[in-house]
Amino acid sequence: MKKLNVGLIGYGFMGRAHSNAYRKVNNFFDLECQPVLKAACARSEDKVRPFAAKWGYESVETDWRKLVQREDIELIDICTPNNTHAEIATAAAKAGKMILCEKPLSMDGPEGKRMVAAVEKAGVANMVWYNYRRVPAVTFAKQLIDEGRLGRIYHYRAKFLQDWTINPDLPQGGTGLWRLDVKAAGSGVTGDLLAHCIDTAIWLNGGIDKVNAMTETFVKERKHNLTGKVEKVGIDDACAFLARFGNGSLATFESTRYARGHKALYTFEINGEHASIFWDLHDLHRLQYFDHRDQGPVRGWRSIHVTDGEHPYMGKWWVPGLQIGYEHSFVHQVADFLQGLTNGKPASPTFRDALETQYVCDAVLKSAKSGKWEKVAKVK
Ligand code: SOE
Repeated sequence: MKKLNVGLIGYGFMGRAHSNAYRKVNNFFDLECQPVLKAACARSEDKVRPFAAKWGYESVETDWRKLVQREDIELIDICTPNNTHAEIATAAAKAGKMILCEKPLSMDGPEGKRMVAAVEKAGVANMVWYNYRRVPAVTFAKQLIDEGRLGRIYHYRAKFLQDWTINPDLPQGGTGLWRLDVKAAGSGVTGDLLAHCIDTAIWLNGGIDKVNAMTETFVKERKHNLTGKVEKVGIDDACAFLARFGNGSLATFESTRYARGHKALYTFEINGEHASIFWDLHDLHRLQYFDHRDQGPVRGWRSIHVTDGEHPYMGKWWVPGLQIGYEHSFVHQVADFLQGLTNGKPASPTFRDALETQYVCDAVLKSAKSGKWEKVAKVK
């Protein structure tokens, strides 16, 4: 079994999700390669030591530059705030390391383009953690669409609703709250949540040509954790946009952190000529499917429990009927990445694939400012 030495940067929510995936992947998937948790890295030694001990990392670093230069590290996993992705990824590529980068790829399209150039020039394997593609029900949706079961696609409808920033006393910035700080995050719900919806949408339904968006920042000022001062809020708290896909279908996308009662309600519905599908993250192991070709009297929405051995990834887990959850989407992504190293077919989304999402986000934010339809730049 070939060993692959991982150096992970960041110890937050994603640091845990990725570490868990590296630890589990070889227990469930038959692969020729095994990740080794070589080093965890974060600025604060007090934070990174207990993290490393808990997840079984062999060593710690407090300077990512040192980690990137270490000869025993083969893969750098970036789980830090968005404004650090480009610098770390570029240095890691120059040092010849493989790179797995947390989503979104970058602060904006031009930065993402430079990151793509860096990894491609270095010829290093790369991937962005858009994990929802690998929820089995979502992968199954992709299979149904690719088999042509839906026929021509007319509509795509996606939402990602949360409510955790409604309290105006919630500060912005620093550990855990950098997503509210535009300097660290680049944008609000557009880059954090809609990026997921856009990635899935492009994967399922092809490229997006143009968008017309509106955004709102409901709480205009918040105390900044790093400066202690009340500062202007620069992120979008909510964003809704219309889109036209290259295949002619019409779409609506909506995301907010102000939908009281919703914690992570990511849903999408696709309506085709023959059939429709609907998926909901709160019920992630089910795919709702309606096929007009069913016999009239029994025609109706089927709620498919995506837990059968024939369903994507499910043969690797328990027995039919027993569910898996959120964390498994990360295990699947690592499995596919490792498989891609072995068979020479890079797992998606690569940095180049993820740049397309970045360009849609740029067009959305541009349109929210201009009030006009904006074209989405093409990845060349
Ligand atoms: C934000 O709350 C967040 O954690 C995102 O950053 C993740 O990407 C999303 O999957 C869940 O919500």
